[in-house]
Amino acid sequence: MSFDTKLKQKQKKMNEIIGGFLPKESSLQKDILDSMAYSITVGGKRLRPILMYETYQLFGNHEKEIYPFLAAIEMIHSYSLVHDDLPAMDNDDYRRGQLTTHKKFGEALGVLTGDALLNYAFEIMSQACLEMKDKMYECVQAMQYISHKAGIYGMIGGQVVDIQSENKSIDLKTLEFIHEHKTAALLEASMVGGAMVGGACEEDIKAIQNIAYKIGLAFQIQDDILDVTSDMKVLGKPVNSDKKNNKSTYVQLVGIEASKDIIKQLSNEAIEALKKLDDNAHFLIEIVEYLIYRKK
Ligand code: GRG
Repeated sequence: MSFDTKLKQKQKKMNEIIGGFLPKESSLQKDILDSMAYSITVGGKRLRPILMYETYQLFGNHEKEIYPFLAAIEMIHSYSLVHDDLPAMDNDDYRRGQLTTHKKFGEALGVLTGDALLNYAFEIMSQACLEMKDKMYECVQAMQYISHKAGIYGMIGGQVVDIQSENKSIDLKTLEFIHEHKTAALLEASMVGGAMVGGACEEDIKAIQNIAYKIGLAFQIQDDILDVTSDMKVLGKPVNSDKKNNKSTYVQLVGIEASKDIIKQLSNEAIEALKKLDDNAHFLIEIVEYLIYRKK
């Protein structure tokens, strides 16, 4: 079976699982339920739940126990996109080729939808912890790690520095901080969370964290490259519209060729470490290659 077919199958599976965890039926709160469902179901590659699922598979063998965490990580990712698109942040009208949540449902509901998705993610995970009594420690450990990486020591921390760096020239160290926290942290949360719920030992958790960090950083550098190359395709010249010309990127600081070299080095290291960790990580390795060399 080709990688594309396998990926489509996994995405379909993730969509079914995530859909099953969305809140349902409340006539009085119909709009927020609709906007939560809209924000999650309109597009999206489902990379974080797929990475979490595949990492879980290296250690665990009761796959249903990871399902609530798959839904939760995608809800956290979706909340971050909904809030990132708000007028107070990036002020975007479109995401994934569709109207952004606040453009479709209004700004107040946009704020509340992000809040609701984040809150609901923790409701789902904590409920799972209560239900999985024989694995309560592992589930709480995963939930704690995910909160840490989504919060001020992770994604929110990166977003704050990103916003404060707008329209300023920043050095590579600051840009790395932004990439590591804004983007890599949630990929680390996905893979490490999967390993924890799967029951991985401390040494393997450390190895997964290191792998996820490299994948996360390479993923964001590729995003910076795509930002420039897609603009070049559309406009015939390298303007950086998605980053709104006011945000620094790897491409600006080190150039496109050096950025590509860094991606290659990070991904090779991640793949070698995955091979060392497990002989059966084939699909995970294919995903790493796909993420890093993706075109959108
Ligand atoms: C608002 C707390 C808060 C954080 C926002 C995620 C984020 C931080 C900003 C979005 C802008 C951006 C370019 C972030 C870098 C990470 C990234 C490339 C996100 C997009 O992830 P994909 O490609 O998205 O997995 P899909 O649409 O496939 O789900």
